[in-house]
Amino acid sequence: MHRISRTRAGAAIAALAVAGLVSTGSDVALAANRAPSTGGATTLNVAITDHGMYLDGPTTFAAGRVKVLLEDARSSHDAVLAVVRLVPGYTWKEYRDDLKVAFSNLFAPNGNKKKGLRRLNHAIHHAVGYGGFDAHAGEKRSATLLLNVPSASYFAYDDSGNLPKRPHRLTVTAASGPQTLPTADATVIAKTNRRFGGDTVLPARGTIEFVNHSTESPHFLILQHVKEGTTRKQVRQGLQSNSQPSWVLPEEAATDVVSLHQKMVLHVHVPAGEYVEMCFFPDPQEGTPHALMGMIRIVHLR
Ligand SMILES: [Cu+2]
Repeated sequence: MHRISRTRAGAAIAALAVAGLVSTGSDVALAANRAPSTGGATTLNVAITDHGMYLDGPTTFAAGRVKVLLEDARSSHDAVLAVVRLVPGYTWKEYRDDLKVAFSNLFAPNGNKKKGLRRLNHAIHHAVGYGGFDAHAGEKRSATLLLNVPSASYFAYDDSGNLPKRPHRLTVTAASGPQTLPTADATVIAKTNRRFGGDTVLPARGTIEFVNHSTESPHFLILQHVKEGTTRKQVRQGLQSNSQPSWVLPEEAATDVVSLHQKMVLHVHVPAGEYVEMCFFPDPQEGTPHALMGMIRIVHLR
């Protein structure tokens, strides 16, 4: 939902800007598409270019698994795709506006924190994040989402900027086919105490399920490659400083925002080594990106 959108993005941006880990891109244009569902697993091909986000595949399909392939066709900037479902009566414009007001008040100097939190929570209560993922410039990546509630108010959108953009409306009809995710090689759990749990050894090439078991907040997962031996303490300190930490390596894989009780499967293909799991979603109570509240965990990809 928000990586809230920016939540990831937003959040990420704020905090990441700090760490110098992330870049953002931009532009606007849309394309719409409609095709019949095949009845099997739905596949969506998404491309993000300098000119827009293009979605190739059905925009009306049965509830169940949705495999998404994302191509970042730009020469720079990571592309981030997000999928969200808005509750009845809540519009894309309201969603975007809530996030805009929330982020500008939570992360800009002299913001009104109370107002920012009110709008953040309004978005959280009216939008369900089904996840999403990123791809580096010139790269293709994939993930499997589980869109299991029939609704005509799903949106796939470009979440690589400061606010949600380039929305494509998706309509999900009555369930057909598997209503579960494919079994993954490993699992990462977001917990209620703003901590990560699950496997500490994950595949460098394979599938990772990210599930939000928390009862109070959406979360997302960034797996950032770091130098072997980097400690959780070093990461915490690095996030507080304004300079690029010496332990950061270029590779990463990330999901977009996953709301309570939701999960997704990320397909990864990255170098083996030490990684740090981080979430930068702004806490619904405090407004602080979770990583700055300690949502940091060291794991290894093999
Ligand atoms: Cu979080």
